[in-house]
Amino acid sequence: MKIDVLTLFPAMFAGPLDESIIMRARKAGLLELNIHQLRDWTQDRHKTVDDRPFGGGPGMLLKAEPLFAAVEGLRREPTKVILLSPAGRNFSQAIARELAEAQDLLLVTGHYEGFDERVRDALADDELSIGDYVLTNGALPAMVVIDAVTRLLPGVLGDDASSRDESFSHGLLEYPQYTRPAEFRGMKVPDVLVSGNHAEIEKWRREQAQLRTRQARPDLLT
Ligand code: 4FV
Repeated sequence: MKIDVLTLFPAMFAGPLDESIIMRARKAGLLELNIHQLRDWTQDRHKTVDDRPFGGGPGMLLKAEPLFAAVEGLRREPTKVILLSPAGRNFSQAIARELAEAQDLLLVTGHYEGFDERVRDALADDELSIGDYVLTNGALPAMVVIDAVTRLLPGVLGDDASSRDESFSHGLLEYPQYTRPAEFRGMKVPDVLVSGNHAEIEKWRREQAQLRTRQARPDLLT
């Protein structure tokens, strides 16, 4: 998969995407990641990317021209252009799985008060929000999407099975898990998990996933 990111803060991407699973995916050629400075698509010597909103109001908006020039410069036939903004559909594991099927994503990150509406109307194929809160810019949301999608790419996780049986994969939270020691400070691992009876273990895990979801995220059950 190829992911291009348009941002005013390329340096924010250094670090989180240069480690562990994501870096291994990049080195293995499973993910090609390109971070682009939006100002490189400005024409004026001040590299202007923002301006005041028509009709007044606080703050500044990202101008249409640099964004159209950048997206039209980077977009290929299969490219899916995705805006990151609080007005987007709520990003989820289901959407991550959907995007992991794509070949080519172009993530357009926001800043200031947001985008000129014509960017949304005429440029974006999709719009995603990582949650109902307001961030200083769209760089972290873009990294969240890149991380969640990359780990679902075939061959990225050691054994793809691990992404099949995790939280949200069946619309449920994950069942409790334990590793050695079997007893720690008087806290014992449930007997069923050390019983070797796999049918009983599966049954217990299903019940626990249901129970935990009913307690912590009943909204997932509706
Ligand atoms: C955001 C979110 C987000 C809004 C103002 C950037 C900021 C500034 N993006 N999910 N929540 N964006 O808060 O995606 O433009």
